Amino acid sequence: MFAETPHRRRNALTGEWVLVSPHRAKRPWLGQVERKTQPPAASYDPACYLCPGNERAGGARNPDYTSTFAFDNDFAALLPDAPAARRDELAGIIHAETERGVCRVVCFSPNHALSVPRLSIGELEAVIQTWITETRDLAARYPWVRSVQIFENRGEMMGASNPHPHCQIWANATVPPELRREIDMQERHSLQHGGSLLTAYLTWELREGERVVIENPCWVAVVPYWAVWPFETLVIPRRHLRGFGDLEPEEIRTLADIMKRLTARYDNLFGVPFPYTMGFHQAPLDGGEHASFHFHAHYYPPLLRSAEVRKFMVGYEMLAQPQRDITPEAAAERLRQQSESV
Ligand code: H2U
Ligand code: ZN
Repeated sequence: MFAETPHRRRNALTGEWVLVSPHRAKRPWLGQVERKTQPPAASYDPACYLCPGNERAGGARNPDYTSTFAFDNDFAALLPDAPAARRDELAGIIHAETERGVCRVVCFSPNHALSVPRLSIGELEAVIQTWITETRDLAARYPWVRSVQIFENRGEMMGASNPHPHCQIWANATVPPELRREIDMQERHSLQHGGSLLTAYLTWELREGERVVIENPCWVAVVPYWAVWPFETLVIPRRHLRGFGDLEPEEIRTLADIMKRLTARYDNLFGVPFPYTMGFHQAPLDGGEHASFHFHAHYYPPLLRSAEVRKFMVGYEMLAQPQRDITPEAAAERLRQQSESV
């Protein structure tokens, strides 16, 4: 029934709905675009503001770093010293509050030409270790920090300003709405049913099997039942971790493994460096226990049918709700067919 009939699926983490129209995806797959050969990028670009030794906007100079390198964003969207103020007028119709925060940039490697699928497991472990340290240090240095949002924009299509492998970290004084929705949904589930929402969901996905893309001893990547983006994935730890602070060495190594293998499959899907926004959701660092919160990563890639054909979130989706044709099950199957070599 659900394989052929238009239906909607509810996102268990946010409560939002997605319309699925499987009958429209019945036409045969036209894909198999030939692999675009990429000009080999140089490992050092004198014009890159992230390469070792180069000058950044504002005059700071990068050190000759050899592993990862983190620095305060020179164009930070949030500032740690924003004075407290609020505006509340017209019976709450007009409402604003100042927001304190810190923005960081993390270079994954000194090598300008690399990207996640081409970094070694050891190099990716260093990246994850930097995320752990950054999370801990931001919370320690700024006691008002409640949310540490780590995200990577890959590719021009997703707004990345530079191909040098890097991510951003925004740490806020308030918990952002997307994270808030996930906290509330997970808390509600734990109160009503006991246990962790994502543990229950993961057990179900492993039994069903059809949306699982890859797994290893500590992590599983699935195209979530409620995926909005065509090849969206959710990377879930088997153990109930709340954030970067809970990762054991084996979980760091295997997170590196699943990130590398998943992004290699993405790159092989249309034969191009696959654009995406990815990021981690971890429990707020507000001193609360957050026992129901289950750490995870989201990958949101925009491509639909080829390197050029992307999904647009327009029309009905802007005004009503997101919609998809290719089912999450079919997307997972296509990702399972890909090679992991890059
Ligand atoms: P994105 O590629 O995801 O935009 O991340 C790059 C960040 O680097 C971006 O937020 C910052 C931009 O503000 N940046 C610096 O901090 N210094 C620079 O010299 C240029 C860009
Ligand atoms: Zn560079």
